[in-house]
Amino acid sequence: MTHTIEEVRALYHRPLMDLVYDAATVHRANHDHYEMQMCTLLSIKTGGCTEDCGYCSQSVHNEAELEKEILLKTEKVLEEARKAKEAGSTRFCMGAAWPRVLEGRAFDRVCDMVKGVSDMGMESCVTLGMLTENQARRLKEAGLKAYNHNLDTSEEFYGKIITTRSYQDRLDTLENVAKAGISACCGGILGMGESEEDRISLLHTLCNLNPQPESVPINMLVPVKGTPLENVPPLDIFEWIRAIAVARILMPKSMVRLSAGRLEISKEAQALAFFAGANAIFTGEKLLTTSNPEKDFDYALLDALGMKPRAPFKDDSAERKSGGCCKPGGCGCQKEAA
Ligand code: SAM
Ligand code: DTB
Ligand code: SF4
Repeated sequence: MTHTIEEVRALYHRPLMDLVYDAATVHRANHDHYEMQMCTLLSIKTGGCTEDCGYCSQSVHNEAELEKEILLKTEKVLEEARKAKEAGSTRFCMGAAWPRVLEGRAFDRVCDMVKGVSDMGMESCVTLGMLTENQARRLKEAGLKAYNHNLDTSEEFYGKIITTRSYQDRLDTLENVAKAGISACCGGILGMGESEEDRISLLHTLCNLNPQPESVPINMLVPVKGTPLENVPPLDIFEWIRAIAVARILMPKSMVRLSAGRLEISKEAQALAFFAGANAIFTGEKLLTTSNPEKDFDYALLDALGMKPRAPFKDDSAERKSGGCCKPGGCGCQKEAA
């Protein structure tokens, strides 16, 4: 189903309480709202990236303080994946500061990492920059579940943040990922100084991707010192909630993933985001290069809200609530259908 920009704009401008209420209803009709997917991120190659993304600590064009690291050894990565699994994560995402994948020994090693993580019974995800169709196929053969490649912002605002890679380049990579039968993890960053209309445009592009992304990461800008965006004023938290609610309504089946920026967001705001349909988080004290809430904080929050971590490879179609609850479409009561 195609959504027009007018439709997305109208949704975005609804009274927040109505928007959140409707998003929660859509969420409960399509997912188990008690569940939170716990994911862990690992930077497998850090820094020295030739793209000029204005927010990024890893770009050679920026002056962020950073410990660079060449591609990690497979054993080291699998050891980290094992630890993440023991800590309760069911999805392991590996990020490399590469502008694009180049075939050769480094890529062969990443394929080994993907295979190792998948063999462990965890969902594997990588983010390696631009990707050809053939490379996507090789990752699929290695057992890759998802490829993370974000649109980051609206097409209109994009040129203010990145000049070395075009919006179309990103869409082409997403198409290559889809052709290989890999799920796309595709979202953006809020709080980079974009307008409301830019957020609407980003959501409009995301929801009209075909197929819709399996996972939609909503990053809040982490203003890294030494990057051009270090002094951008923080975004009002209700704009973040609004975008999450709109994403949930427009992409009912997707996992809406709270990504960067959670460390600065109150537990109450995160709880409202969960209510509005966010159902995946990154756990562990580090994202790629920036900090994240500690594991204890996340588990305590889930516990306080009566929520629980989700199992890996859970079949979404089997968990649909329609018929499993007293109301058609589901109200979340867990009673038998009448
Ligand atoms: N190099 C690969 C690429 O960009 O395609 C993968 C790694 S990159 C770090 C993954 C995503 O992290 C970016 O697309 C961006 O959305 C997000 N990200 C990076 N730095 C961030 C920051 N400071 N604040 C919020 N999100 C950020
Ligand atoms: C995504 O959208 N967010 C994650 C994941 N995909 C790879 C990365 C967030 C990175 C935040 C900045 C950092 O830690 O360097
Ligand atoms: Fe950072 Fe990825 Fe951009 Fe490179 S391509 S500068 S790693 S966000």
